[in-house]
Amino acid sequence: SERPIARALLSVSDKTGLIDFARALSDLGVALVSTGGTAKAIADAGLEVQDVSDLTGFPEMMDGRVKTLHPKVHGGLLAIRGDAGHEASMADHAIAPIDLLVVNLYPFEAALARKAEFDDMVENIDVGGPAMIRGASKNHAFVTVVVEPADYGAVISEMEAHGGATTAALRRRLAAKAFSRTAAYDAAIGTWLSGVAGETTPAFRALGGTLAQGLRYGENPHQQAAFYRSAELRPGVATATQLQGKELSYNNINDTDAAYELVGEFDPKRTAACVIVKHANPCGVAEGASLAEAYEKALACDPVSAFGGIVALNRRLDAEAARKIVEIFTEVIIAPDADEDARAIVAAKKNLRLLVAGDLPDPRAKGLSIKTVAGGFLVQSRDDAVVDDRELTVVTKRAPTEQELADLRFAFRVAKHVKSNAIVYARNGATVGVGAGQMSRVDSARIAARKAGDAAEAAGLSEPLTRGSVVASDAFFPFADGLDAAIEAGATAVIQPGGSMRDDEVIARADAAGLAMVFTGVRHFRH
Ligand code: 93A
Repeated sequence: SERPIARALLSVSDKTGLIDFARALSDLGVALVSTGGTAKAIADAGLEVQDVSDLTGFPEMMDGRVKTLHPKVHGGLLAIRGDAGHEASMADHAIAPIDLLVVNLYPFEAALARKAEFDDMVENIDVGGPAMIRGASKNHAFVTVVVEPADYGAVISEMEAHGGATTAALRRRLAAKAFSRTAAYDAAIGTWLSGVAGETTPAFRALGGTLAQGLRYGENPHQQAAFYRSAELRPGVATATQLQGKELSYNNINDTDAAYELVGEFDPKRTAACVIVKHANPCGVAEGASLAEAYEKALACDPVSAFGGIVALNRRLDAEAARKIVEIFTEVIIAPDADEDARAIVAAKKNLRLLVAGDLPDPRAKGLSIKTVAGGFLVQSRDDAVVDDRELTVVTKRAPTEQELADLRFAFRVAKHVKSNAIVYARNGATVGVGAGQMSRVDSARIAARKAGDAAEAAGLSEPLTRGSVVASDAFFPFADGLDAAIEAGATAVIQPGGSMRDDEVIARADAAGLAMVFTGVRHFRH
């Protein structure tokens, strides 16, 4: 019941496979129309082809800038077959349907890759090609669109199997591909014109989005970088407004994101909260009656690392907190908003960047997380699990006290945002030791405890803050040794996903030491 393809328009810069394809179409009885260079190639192969200027009644002009931009072409691609009005327009203006469009665009990306001169780049911006591709794709109910030689075979196979027609499924798949192609093409042009380094273009093309800012360099000075805003418009660093301070760097943006995503775990109606991040890991997180108190508690966790850190707050920045924060060197402050007094205090530090994001991130929001690997990229849904939504299972003889339970929930929410292996000690709504990014969990437990010892010493306390603390682990303890390290540090309660082959051993060890332990059933790896 599908209509056989009667007429095709071919206009290709990359002529790979063109002749074989054109011959196969010709053998299937398809009439061929084509632009200058493509028509010549087809004619040279001894096939019959109509020149597009013959069809339009206009010569190709302005160095080829105008060749297919004509109603005889676009009407033929866009007309709804069987629609009385459209059919009448076709008859009135002698427009014949075009059933198959074969286009590949001026090689803009290749010109970019060979660092062509500006004028050369401009001439490589295809206008008529994308216009035809979009028209044909919009009308894919009737028109087959092919944008790369790799798809020539599929079209011929279907035509041979279906009496010269293609299936609706193939047309739809090809149309989807065609829109992706024109989107990527325009994105490459936009990125180039904005002056952003070309090396970031392929990644951008792969992921989509709009350019927020070209960056001076990447993670290191020899790397090129740019910052894009994705279609996912969530409150966060990409959509925040920078009120003052130096231009953000690649690392600033990455760290600010880590800080703000974590502080979003704390409901501002319940508590004020503060996160301090260094190298994408929190070095202090705390809740408090006020932002100033939360900041002081967070800072106390690891004041050495906090120097030059990123500070994220879950409520509108006030003067009291601003005064405390500007006492030490800080790279960035991010909060949902900042009141006038706070803005004035921060303004005294010219370089300090102040970002207001409008809203807090929602930890339960759906979203994508993307990571590149050699030759590809990994996509996963965002880690939107929140322990408050989960039933906690007490697995030890002793259940946690109310204070322990509050701290356990707090610590596990922090652990979700710490690079694995993550161990977080917490007490009274504040982290007291964070162990991040180690290859073994027991090392993370030891490092976190040692850091708590250092902090206590620096504060002139007689014992490490881990004494009487709780501990969270982002994944289960594969052996009891990680737990032993926590017991040694003085933790009294543990929160972890559970699910190890040796859970029994780990639970027995906790019971023997009088610890309370809860399982969350959810793991928070983050790498
Ligand atoms: O300069 S254009 O934007 N103006 C047009 O009207 C037009 N129509 C097709 N470029 C246009 N094309 C492009 O010409 C096609 O997308 C294709 O890449 C190329 C094929 O030219 P030729 O057949 O002369 O080699």
